[in-house]
Amino acid sequence: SGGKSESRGALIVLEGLDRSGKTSQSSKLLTYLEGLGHSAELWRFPDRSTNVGQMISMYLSNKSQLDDHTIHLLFSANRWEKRSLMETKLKTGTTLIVDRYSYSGVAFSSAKGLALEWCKAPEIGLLSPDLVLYLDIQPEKAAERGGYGGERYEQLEFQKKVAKCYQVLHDASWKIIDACQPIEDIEKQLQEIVLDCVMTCQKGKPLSNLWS
Ligand code: 2DT
Repeated sequence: SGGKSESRGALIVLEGLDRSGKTSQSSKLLTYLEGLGHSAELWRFPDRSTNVGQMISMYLSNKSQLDDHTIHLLFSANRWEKRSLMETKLKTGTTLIVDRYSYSGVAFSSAKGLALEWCKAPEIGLLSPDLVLYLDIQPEKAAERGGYGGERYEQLEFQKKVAKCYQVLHDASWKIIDACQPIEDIEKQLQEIVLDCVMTCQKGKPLSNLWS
């Protein structure tokens, strides 16, 4: 299913701190779009299924140590290795709901102290999202939700820095959603914004590249 073959899918990214609700809202969105007869897929970064993704996974679970610049470039490479498939999917009419993208890449690495422009550079030329849904939650509130796993970065003090770094990345494609509302309210808001975006892309909004 999925409408006219000449209409493209939308690239929709969910961003936010750990425990902001990105992952559950992403799957709800997929169900919603499929229910309306749209062709849609759920993606996530890091994509741990590739060789690069395996290295990232080892690092996140503290099984390996890597220099901050090195892991940054691996996260970026993990997006580059999916770029052409991403473009093909979008051009053939499939909407992609993506759980984390370049903004996580820049926010988490710059939170460690790497320079913002250096962090952005390897992302240049990746596909630019049509919409970024930022699930906004105070780090303290997110921590209260519990369920931080044992992975690297899942610590309150670091998440506070990440929250600050996300703030400088907001642009016109971002919608900030209050992630402390009831789950169903968030779901409804996201559905409305996403459907509008899918329609705009169907009507021929061109694809573009980061960062523009
Ligand atoms: P989850 O798989 O639980 O979302 O956690 N990260 C992610 C980066 O540092 N850079 C990136 O480019 C991306 C996509 C965020 C993955 C962790 O990795 C961080 C949390």
